Amino acid sequence: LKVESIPTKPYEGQKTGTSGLRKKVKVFQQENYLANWIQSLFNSLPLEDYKGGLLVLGGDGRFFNKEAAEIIIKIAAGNGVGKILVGRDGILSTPAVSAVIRKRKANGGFIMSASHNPGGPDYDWGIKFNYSSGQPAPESITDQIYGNTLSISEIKMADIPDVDLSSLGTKEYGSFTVEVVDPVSDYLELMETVFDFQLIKDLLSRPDFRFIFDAMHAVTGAYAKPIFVDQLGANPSCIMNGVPLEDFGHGHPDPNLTYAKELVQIMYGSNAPDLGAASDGDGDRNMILGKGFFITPSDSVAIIAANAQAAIPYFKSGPKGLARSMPTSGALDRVASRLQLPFFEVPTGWKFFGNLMDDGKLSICGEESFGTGSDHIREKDGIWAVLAWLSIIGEKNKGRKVGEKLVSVEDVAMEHWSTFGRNFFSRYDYEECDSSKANQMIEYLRDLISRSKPGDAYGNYTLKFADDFAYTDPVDGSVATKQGLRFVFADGSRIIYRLSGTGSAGATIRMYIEQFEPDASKHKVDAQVALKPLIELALSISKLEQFTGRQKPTVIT
Ligand code: VG1
Ligand code: CO
Repeated sequence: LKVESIPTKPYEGQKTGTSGLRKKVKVFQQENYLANWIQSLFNSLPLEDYKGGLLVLGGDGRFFNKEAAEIIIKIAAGNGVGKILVGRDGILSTPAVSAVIRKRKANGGFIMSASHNPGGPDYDWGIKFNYSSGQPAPESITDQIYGNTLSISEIKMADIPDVDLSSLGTKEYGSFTVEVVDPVSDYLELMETVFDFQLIKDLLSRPDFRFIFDAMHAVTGAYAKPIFVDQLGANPSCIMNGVPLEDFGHGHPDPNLTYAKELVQIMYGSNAPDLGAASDGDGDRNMILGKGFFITPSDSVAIIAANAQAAIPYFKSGPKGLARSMPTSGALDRVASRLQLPFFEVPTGWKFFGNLMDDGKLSICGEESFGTGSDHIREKDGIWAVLAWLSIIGEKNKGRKVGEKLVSVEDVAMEHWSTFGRNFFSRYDYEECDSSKANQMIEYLRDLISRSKPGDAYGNYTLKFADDFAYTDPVDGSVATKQGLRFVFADGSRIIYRLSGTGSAGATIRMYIEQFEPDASKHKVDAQVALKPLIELALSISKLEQFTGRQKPTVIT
């Protein structure tokens, strides 16, 4: 294998955010921009983590993935990697990469995706590295990569032709091998071990149950038909936008009430199906809807956790522990306390769950940002969440005759709330704010927090405490600071502010609002109505409009 040494110069700003390096495609198209980051990664990993080793490569099919895959393959070969497994056409969802790494005992893998950010020549691209148990690289590694991007001077690239990724099979180049694999089979095999497929099949074949899945022209398009239709017998017409496209059909592949408009219209229309679901660009997020009924992601993880043992064979001995990201509502905390399970609150982003799972402390976890998952892999998993909901609905309706009223998605939520109480939750996003103004607001709030004390009055609320969330990993002792500003009140209500770490332009302010309601007679109230006083308080505490000039959020979830 001939390896060329290519001289290069550092680029500023190659620091990874909440989930990998995300920039506009045009930024990545600059000479050696991607190559620099990939080489810096190899410069940061211990030799034994890749020399002669096995890596996985895949992505969500967005624009620039094909070019990027060839660059990554050549640099991997140039640095002495033994073999790369690539999804056909460069396709592998984020959860599938995690599953393949684990199943094939790979040293790690690359995910080419900017997740829910739009794709195409004028939009976003991204890259992320996952480690040998399938989890996103920890900050200790991503910080080193960033350090190395600032001083890089040489890229090692193997002199091999572009690899044809469109057909399955193995190609050898001296000591280096590329194997193109089916993107679905390893992942599907894993799903079959987690779920009772017969239970789901029985539900999907009922004449009185209808299901619809929106792949948003993103990566789960490649998984939906083989899993829902071919394996589980769903009607082929239940899949919307099922063909992955490089620009997601000009869409914003983010499964929420704003961006999954088409699905939302169907689910809130007359003649709505019984269960609707969607997934994002790289297949790790999910949204679950009933007939005219939205399940918040915070409730979704709590409901899955409460029903897992009964409905999902993988959890037949009960979950080991539960966890959520800090801004996610406390609905899951209530399930953990009732089931007497260990419970963890971690910073935003999936990388903090992996250690707890590896250590056997955690089974089911989630984030308010439409992320739900378990220790079957080390990423959140959109299709898994949909299968979990189908299992729960299937289990609740087992043995019901056609013509009897079925237990609906809404019934499951209402029953959950009547048992545990309801945590009303909403998130306001202010996208593409001026960065310096957003930072000024955060500084203002930090200062306010430093002067605040328990018992302070904020409108009708009494402060329990306010802080800047910090997390000490109970497994390896690593510390993450400045993970979000919290105002927690005596009645358990919370207001949280953070800046997004996944955007590619300006700053996105996220404001999270939560309030607990034990009284079942109030559980049907719309969240925006129930939370109105607290939302107004959050806007006034932060002087958000004054700092940013924004009167309205760009997205409400
Ligand atoms: C957002 C979400 C976070 C999620 C992350 C990656 O991060 O808030 O919960 O883990 O995206 O999800 P931020 O820093 O923008 O708030 V994905 O589907 O984009 O990999
Ligand atoms: Co995603």
